Amino acid sequence: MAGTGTARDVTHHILFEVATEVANRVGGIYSVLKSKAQVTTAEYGSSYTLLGPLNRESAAVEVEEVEPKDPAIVATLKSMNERGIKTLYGRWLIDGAPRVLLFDTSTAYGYLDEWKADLWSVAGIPSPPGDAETNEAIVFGYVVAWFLGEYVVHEKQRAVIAQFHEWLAGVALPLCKKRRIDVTTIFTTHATLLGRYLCAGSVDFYNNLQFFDVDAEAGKRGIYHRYCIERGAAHAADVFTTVSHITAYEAEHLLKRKPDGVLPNGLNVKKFSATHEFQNLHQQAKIKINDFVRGHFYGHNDFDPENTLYLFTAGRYEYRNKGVDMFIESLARLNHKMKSDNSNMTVVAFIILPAQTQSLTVEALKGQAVIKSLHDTIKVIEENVGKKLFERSIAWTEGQELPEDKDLISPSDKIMLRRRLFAMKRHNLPPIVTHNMVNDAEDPVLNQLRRCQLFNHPSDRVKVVFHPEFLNSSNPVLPLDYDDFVRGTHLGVFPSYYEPWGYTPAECTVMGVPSITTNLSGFGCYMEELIENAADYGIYIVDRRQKGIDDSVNQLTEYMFEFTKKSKRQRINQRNRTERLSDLLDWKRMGLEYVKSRQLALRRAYPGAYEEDEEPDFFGSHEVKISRPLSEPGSPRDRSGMMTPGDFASLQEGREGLSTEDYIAWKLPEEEDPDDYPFPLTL
Ligand code: G6P
Ligand code: 1S3
Repeated sequence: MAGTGTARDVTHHILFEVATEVANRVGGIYSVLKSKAQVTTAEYGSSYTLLGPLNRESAAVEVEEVEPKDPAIVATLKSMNERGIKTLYGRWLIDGAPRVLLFDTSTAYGYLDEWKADLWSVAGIPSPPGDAETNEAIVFGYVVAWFLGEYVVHEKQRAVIAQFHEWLAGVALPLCKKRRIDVTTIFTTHATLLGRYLCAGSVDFYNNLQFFDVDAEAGKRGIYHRYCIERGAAHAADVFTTVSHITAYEAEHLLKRKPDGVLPNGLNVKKFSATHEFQNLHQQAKIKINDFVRGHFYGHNDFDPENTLYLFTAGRYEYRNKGVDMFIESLARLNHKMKSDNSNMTVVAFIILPAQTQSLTVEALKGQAVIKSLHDTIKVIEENVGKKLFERSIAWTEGQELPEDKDLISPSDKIMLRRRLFAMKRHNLPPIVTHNMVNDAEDPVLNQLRRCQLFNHPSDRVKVVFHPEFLNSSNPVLPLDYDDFVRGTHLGVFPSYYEPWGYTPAECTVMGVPSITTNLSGFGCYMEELIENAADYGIYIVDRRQKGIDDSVNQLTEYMFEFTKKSKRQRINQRNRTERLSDLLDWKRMGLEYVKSRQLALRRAYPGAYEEDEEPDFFGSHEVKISRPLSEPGSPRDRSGMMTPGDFASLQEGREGLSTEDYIAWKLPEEEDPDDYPFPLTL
């Protein structure tokens, strides 16, 4: 895309990363940018800026405004501001504190019609009226292209890389190409529009990927114009990447360009100085979940918290794509199995998916209130008993009887206690949902729970709690932030059908919580490739490629059933192993694929800046090892020694000085003896 070939300094290049979720939490891309910020700012310092649309509400808490210092940014913003475009430049208040430049797109809507016409004439991309999301993507894309175009006029020395995430930020890509803006570009897609739509329906997606008539399918779903933006972005970029092999395979067929590489998602892994610290955190968070459960199940607390396991699923409410349908069906089968097996364990399964709600239910609030007043009353009684016991003990003289405990509780305390116990009587079953839903009768989760008769009956060994709102510590019913909640659970269950990467099981892993994923998720495939006997390490992978749906449900049920049979010691042991996989998911390791993609972008745009005449074999020597959704899984590999995400991805190292040795030689931790723990087990 860059015109000159040699003119710019590629060594000291500048990086812009463009996305709609910069300092604006919407979904997975926010997690990518936020968690990656530390490694990227460590590499680039002030040469790194994230570009996004301004969401004032979110920026008010996430961004601290500062004056830009880069003269090219100052000059460009001055010119844009003079023409009415408002911007906010500042530091994103997260680890790494990267610089962000947020454009107030509302100040650019005056140009919308002109830009829509231009998009059609330069890129053949239509934009029908009435699609606010697409209009926003167009305005943002044009503003970004405007910024980049002026920036490279002011910054003449250094090469500029612009990396764009997802179609919503993709409109600028064809513009950069058509206008021959002297930047090199990367487009990273985190899903495909058509893939998401097709999977959410009832098509056999992976068996038919090659055969879809993409234009017709997009047209049928009313997303043809959006699809054009996505496809245009993929084709206009110097380097095209995605987050996993399974999505690379999908993108090749649906967007008609084979990705140059796979950039898997990492996490900002925080290591504790003492290995058992995360186990203590589990215990502390579990106690808080216990408190919630006691309240929610008041009057039915006939199960022992010590023999209770907390399972959960969480994510955006994509019922089929995130495998919530399969989770509920498997819970029903698990319930049946545990009953038949006379299991002494109880499973409480949480479903945390934000949906439209009106408020918390009275029942949910009452549950916490009755337990709180019981707790308060018992505290008062405890104090009264203590006081009485103390007074009688003081007055005790030799030869007297010891104070009688039956007299210690006063009649009025007994009445108070009796009142609290009566308040806990209930004639209904503990509710399966914590909120009043806007669409109760049509809600897919509620309907599936009803169909499977998971009603929290005392005889059920599997209880369910649907919490249709994201968690936060100021919630009056379940007062925990998501991370703390996850730590307190025993198993995360994410049986996704469509999941380009899947942060939820990855987050569980770094917190030392075992999880279930599938071989249709990027994360699941990544772990399956990397680890033999992944289940031993707390990564259970349900086969949703080669098994029929019923067999997959049975496999998921079996994984959960086996989990309920583990002893506490085995659970602790497994958590230790899970947590040790964290390094595999650390951006310090994963970020190397981003480095490679940027090197390729520079070489493609400025071949003259490199000694070799030919582009080095960044991607080519192995075929892109696309996951093979329909073939037999390969035989277990010897994964000891060298392993980088790119070794089974497509990116090859090619940058001078960037060699295999730069990557972490990673080995699975040795099998440890449960008796050798560095901390006491409270069994
Ligand atoms: C952690 C704590 C232990 C606790 C255990 C409970 O390991 O350090 O003190 O006993 O968690 O494990 P469980 O799987 O029963 O929640
Ligand atoms: C996408 O978000 P989603 O939940 O719509 O991007 C995420 C970040 O790359 C990825 O983890 C997820 O699988 C995708 O589906």
